Amino acid sequence: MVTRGFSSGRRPPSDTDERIPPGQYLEQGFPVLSAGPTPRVRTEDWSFTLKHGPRPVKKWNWAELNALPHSKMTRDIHCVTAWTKFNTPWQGVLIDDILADAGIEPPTAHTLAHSFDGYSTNVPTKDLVTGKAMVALLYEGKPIAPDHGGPARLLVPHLYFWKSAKWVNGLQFTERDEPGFWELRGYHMYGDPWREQRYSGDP
Ligand SMILES: Nc1nc2c(c(=O)[nH]1)N[C@H]1C(S)=C(S)[C@@H](COP(=O)(O)O)O[C@H]1N2
Ligand SMILES: [Mo]
Repeated sequence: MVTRGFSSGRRPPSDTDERIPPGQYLEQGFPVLSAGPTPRVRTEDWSFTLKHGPRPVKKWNWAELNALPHSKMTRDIHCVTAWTKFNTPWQGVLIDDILADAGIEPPTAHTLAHSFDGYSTNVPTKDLVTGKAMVALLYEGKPIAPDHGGPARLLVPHLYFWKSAKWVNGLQFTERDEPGFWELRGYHMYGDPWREQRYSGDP
C-alpha cells in the first residue's frame, strides 16, 4: 500500500498561503475604508447611467436594474492597505448583463466608474466583462450596508479593492485611460494584487 504521508511533522503547503497575495495579511473582519463620509442614497433616488464619453447611453432606476438577471460571486478581496478577506459572498448584476440590456458592445477599451460621493476609479473594460465584475446589490444575502457601498457597489474582485467603487452610479467608457480618485493621488492605474501594483511606480 502506498501512503502519501507528510511525516516528520511537515504540513503540505497550505491552500490559505497560496490565496494571500504578496504583502497581504488575512483579515477575518470587514474593515470600512472610505475617503469621505458615507453618502445616504435612498433606493428611490438611486440610478445607474452608462455613458460613452459625455454622452448617456442608457439609465436604469433601482427597480429596472434589479429586474436584470442576478448572479452570485463569492470571491477573495484584497485591499491595498494590506488586508485580504476570503470568500466574500455577493449577488448582483454582471456588467455583461447591463451591457446586454443596453444592447451595446463596449465602445472603448477604458472605463471610469463613478459614485454618488464623487469618487471615481478606472478599470480596463476587459476587466469588467466576461463574468469578471458586477454591480453588487447584496452581501451575505442582505442589502449591502451603507458603509460598504449600499445600495449598490461595483465589485471587481481580482483587482485591489479600491477599484470596487462603493455607491456606484455609473460607468463611463473613455477613449483614454483616465485616472480616478486614488490613481490621481499616486495609486496604480491597474492594481493587480498578485503583481503588487500598489503605487504608480510599481511595475
Ligand atoms: N465611492 C467610493 N468607493 C470606494 C471608496 C471610497 O472612498 N468611495 N474607497 C475604496 C477603497 S480604498 C477600498 S479599500 C474599498 C473599501 O470597501 P469597504 O469599505 O467595503 O471595505 O472601497 C473602495 N471604494
Ligand atoms: Mo483601499
